[in-house]
Parts: sequence; structure tokens; C-alpha cells
Amino acid sequence: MAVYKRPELIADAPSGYCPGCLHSLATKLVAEAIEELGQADNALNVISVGCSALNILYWSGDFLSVAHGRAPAAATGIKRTNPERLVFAYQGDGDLAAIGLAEIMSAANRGENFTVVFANNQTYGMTGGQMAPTTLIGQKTTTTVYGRDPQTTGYPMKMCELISTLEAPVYVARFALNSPKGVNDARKGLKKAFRLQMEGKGFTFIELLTNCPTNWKMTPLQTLEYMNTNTIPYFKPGVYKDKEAQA
Ligand SMILES: Cc1ncc(C[n+]2csc(CCOP(=O)(O)OP(=O)(O)O)c2C)c(N)n1
Repeated sequence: MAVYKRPELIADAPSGYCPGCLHSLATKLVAEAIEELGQADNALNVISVGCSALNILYWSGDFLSVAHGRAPAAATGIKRTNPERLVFAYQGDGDLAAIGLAEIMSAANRGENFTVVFANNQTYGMTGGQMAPTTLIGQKTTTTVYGRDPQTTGYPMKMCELISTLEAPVYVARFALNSPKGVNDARKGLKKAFRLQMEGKGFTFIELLTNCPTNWKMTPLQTLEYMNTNTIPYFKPGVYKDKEAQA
């Protein structure tokens, strides 16, 4: 008897991710949530630039690959012209919180009726591990070799907290993918965000705390422990905005 089945939205192909990278878990959770809602044929993945773009190697549903940081702008056009589609953008932290900061804040502020899935691994993974806006204080990257210093590079940007101050977003939540509970909560959060979108409720934002074993220069297991001791205390998991619960 089969106890586990690969989601149909994930093709039977090598993913391209480094061993232990949580991007692959994140995209699997996205696929599962969409399939549980019966939306596999209706979903449209707006794939941005960065390791998130490795999605194109194995996402078997519809997708559009767009320029760095511009996924929320592209998703706006797609969703407005195809309101019946389940549209989501999948973005990394360099993509979303650096080059695409204007696009994400503007789309959230307009209350566009799509979902953004934000994989926060605190680094520019694909280009070799440079500092991202979300890099933690003291975290070593190839551009902060002595650790991030807020005097010169500011503080790690908290996107859920920022976006939840806006009036329009309906559901804003952060989950950490380094524990079974975090994974289960993330699956439920993604499903809720997609359901709210299909009900036409408005902008939904799911941040997933992920890792980068290659550029953090740690084993996969060490990254999960680092997330517990360093990432989670700063980027606190939780629901930051839920208009449905407040109604
Ligand atoms: C306009 C433009 N500027 C810069 C780049 C180079 N670039 C490719 S991926 C990337 C960083 C991606 O980092 P992040 O969004 O954190 O994703 P990750 O790879 O960590 O998942 C950059 C700067 C690009 N492709 N296009």
C-alpha cells in the first residue's frame, strides 16, 4: 500500500537543488496545498529569479518565468486578466526584499487577489551567498565576511511585519520549515492562503523560513539547528494578519 505519493505538480525529474535545501520542501508543500484544493490544473506559478527559478526544472503545472523581483507585477497582470486562475508568485529574499521591494509592497498595498510565497533563506543563494536584506546581524556571507554589521548594512528586514501594517492584505503568516510542526503549520497556512484567494478575498502572503546549506557552509542538519537558535528568535513564526479570523 502506498503511504506517500509525489504531488502530480512535481515532475519525476531531478530538482537541481543542493542536498538539504528547503526550497524543494517548500515547493512540494505548495504543490500539495494546491492539489488538496483540487486546483492543480488551474494553478499558475509565477517563477522569479534565484534558486526559486529552479522550479522550472520540475514544476509540471503552468508557469511563467519573469524578471528578477518583478513577480508581483507580472502576477498582477495575469490575475487581473484571468481572475479564475489560482495565481501565486514564488520568490526568494533577494528577489522579494531587495530588487523587488517596490513590486511586493505595491501589490500588497493594492490588495491584488493572488498569493506570494516568500522563501527566506537569508542569502542570495544562486549567485554565491551574498548578503540579502534578511541576513541576520553577525551572519557571515561573501559580502559580510566578518558578519553583518547594522552600522553599515542596516537590520534584517521583517517582511511579514511590514506587509501586515498595510490595510489591504487579508492573510499574512510566517512558518519555519526546520521542524515537523513548522512543516504542518506551513501546509495549513498555504492552503488557507490559496483558499482565500479562490474566494476572491484579496492579497495573501506566506513567508517560509528556509536554509542554504551550501552558502551557510553548514551540513543540512546544522542549518536546521542554526534556524532554531538564530533565525526563529528574530523572524518569529506566526500569523501576522488574518482578516477572516478578525471578522
Ligand atoms: C536584474 C537582475 N539583477 C541581478 C541578477 C542576478 N541574480 C540572479 S539570482 C540573484 C539572487 C537571488 O537571491 P534570492 O532571491 O535570495 O534567492 P535564492 O537564490 O537565495 O533562493 C541575483 C542577484 C539577475 N538575474 N537579474
